Order: sequence, then structure tokens, then C-alpha cells
Amino acid sequence: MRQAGRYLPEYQRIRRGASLLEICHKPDLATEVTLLPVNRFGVDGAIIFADILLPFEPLDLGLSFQSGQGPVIERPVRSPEDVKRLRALDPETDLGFVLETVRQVRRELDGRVPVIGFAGAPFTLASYAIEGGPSRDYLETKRLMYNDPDTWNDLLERFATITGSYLAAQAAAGAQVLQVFDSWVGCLSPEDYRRFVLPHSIRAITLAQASGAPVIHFGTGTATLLGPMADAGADVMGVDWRIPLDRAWEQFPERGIQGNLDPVAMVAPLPELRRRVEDVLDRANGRPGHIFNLGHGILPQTPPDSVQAVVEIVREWSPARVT
Ligand code: 1CP
Repeated sequence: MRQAGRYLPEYQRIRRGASLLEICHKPDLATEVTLLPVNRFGVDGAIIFADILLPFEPLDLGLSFQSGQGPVIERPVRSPEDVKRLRALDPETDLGFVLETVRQVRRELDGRVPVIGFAGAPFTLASYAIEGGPSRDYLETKRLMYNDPDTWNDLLERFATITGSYLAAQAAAGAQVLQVFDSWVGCLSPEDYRRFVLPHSIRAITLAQASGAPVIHFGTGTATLLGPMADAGADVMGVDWRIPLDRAWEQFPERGIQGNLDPVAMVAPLPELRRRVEDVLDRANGRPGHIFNLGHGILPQTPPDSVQAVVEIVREWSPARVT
């Protein structure tokens, strides 16, 4: 999940010598960071070290990451002219450094665990592009959506094409699973989701699935959106901790599910943490198709020993190691 490295002293050491964007642009370094949790904890997958906002660099939106504040987009996209100016991206030339990291991680893992590629969903990308950074109310995003649906659809269609083709390129480079992060889609009502977002998520996911790799579709605050989100067609739905795992799963019983421990449970004392991990596993009830994960990104305050403990508890409950 997002910012997974931040709680690891090994990552902090690398970060002292290079910015987030520098690490992403250097496949050797990005590969090293990607492999840190695999080598340290023995988790069952490697998520490529990158960021959902990287496509904003070739789109010339002026992306930077300010320490403590998260992403800043210098030239937000708000008018019809801004949207028309956005050019199509070619993943190989515009984001080739990420594809090179995928190739290198795949080589170094040599089949030990699967490689997970990822990209932002059209809505979440649009929200950053429009707001210029993180937002609480998504006022500018919804202003465009409600006032100028044609421009909104134009923008989301462009991002859907970028996301879908970028994901397919990651699969071609060796990613065996693809994850679409629609982190902030939970700010929408089900009606608005269906009307303004679903067709574009379908497009992104369909393009990604054409690569043959399975797609995980993740969002937060989505308890009331899981039905419409499942209609976007992903193979696995990622859910947060605000809904019990079994209640989420009954809404899409034919798909896989990923989740859903509260990331803050990682700072609870070990018996409380164990109780919460076991509650998630109990609700999954041994059914095939559950990927144990946190319900959102791991927090920088997370003690690495708690991560190790969680990995061990999940292993105790797993019938056999997935290969
Ligand atoms: O300087 C740093 O080290 C800052 C922390 C950081 C890191 C490590 C950011 C800034 N991005 C990343 C990498 C990253 N981003 C990964 C790689 C996985 C790993 O850490 O090993 C991934 C999967 C992401 C995805 C990402 N970026 C998401 C989607 C997932 C989620 O958490 O919802 C989002 C929303 C972002 C934007 C972003 N990047 C960084 C921050 C602080 C944010 C969120 C800002 C906000 O609250 O809006």
C-alpha cells in the first residue's frame, strides 16, 4: 500500500540521499526499495515502488512532493482549455523508468513472489489534477463535475486511457497483478459514482485486463459504493476497515477480496493486534480468493515488529504458502 516504505529505517536511510521522485526515476534504487519488505518480512507480493501521480510529470502539471504536505501540483487542470492541452502518453517513452523497475524487480525476484504494478484510477487522478493536491471536500472536483459534465468526461476519458495503457505496459514489462487505486472515490454518492465515474473506471480496467493480468480495484470509504464499483469489472475488490470483510464480500461473492485491517491497529499492543488480524481472517473463513492486507496505507509510526507479527499470524492461519 501507499508509502509502505516510510516506516522502515532502511527506506529512511535511502530517502536521506534521494527524493521520492529521484528514487522513482532510478530503477536500481526503486528496485532496492521494492524488495525491502519482501526480504525483511517474507510477504507474498512485491508492490513496485512508484507513485500514482507520476504521469503528471510528462503531462507537465508541475508535480512535486513537499515534506510533510504530500503532493503539490503547480499547474492544476480546471478549464476546458487545460483539459484539451493534456497530451496522450506513451508509457514506454513517458514512464519508461517505472517499466524498467518492473523488469528489474521481476528479474531479481526470480519467481519468489508475484510483482504488483499499479496506477491511479481516473477519478482519483482527476481529483489531484483539479485540486492541485490533497483535498477534504473535493470542491473544485465536484464543481467541474456538476457544472461542466462534458469537460469532466473529457478529462476522465483521458485519464482512463492513460491508466489503462500504463497498467497494460506494466504487465507487458512483467507485473503479474495490477492494482487500480481509487483512494478518494468514497467522497461520492452511489448515484454520482455511476453517472460520472463508472464508465471511465470500466474503460481503465478493461484496457488493463486486456494484458491478461488480474486487476485489484481499491478505494477507501467505499462501503456504500462496493456494488457500483464491482460493476467496473475488476477481478479483486480492495476494501477498507470501515466495513466488516464478510459484509463486503457478500456483495461480490464471485470475485476475490483484499483487506482489511485498520492501519492504526498496527500500533495496538500485540494481543489486541492479534485479535483484530484474526477477526479479518475469521470473516474470510478460509475461502479462496482473500488477499490479507491493511485497509489503507501503512503509517510511518508503525513498528516494524508489528508488521512481522502480522505476517506470522496470517501464516499460522494459511493452509499452505501460495506460490
Ligand atoms: O517522501 C516520501 O517518502 C513520501 C511518502 C510517499 C511514498 C513512499 C509518497 C508520497 N508516495 C510514496 C510511494 C507510493 N505511493 C507507493 C509505493 C509503495 C511503497 O511505498 O512501497 C504507492 C503504492 C503509492 C500510491 C499512492 N500515492 C496513492 C494510492 C494509495 C493510497 O494510499 O491511497 C496515493 C493517494 C498517492 C499520493 C501520495 N503520494 C505521497 C503522499 C503523501 C500521497 C497522499 C497524499 C494525500 O493524502 O492526498
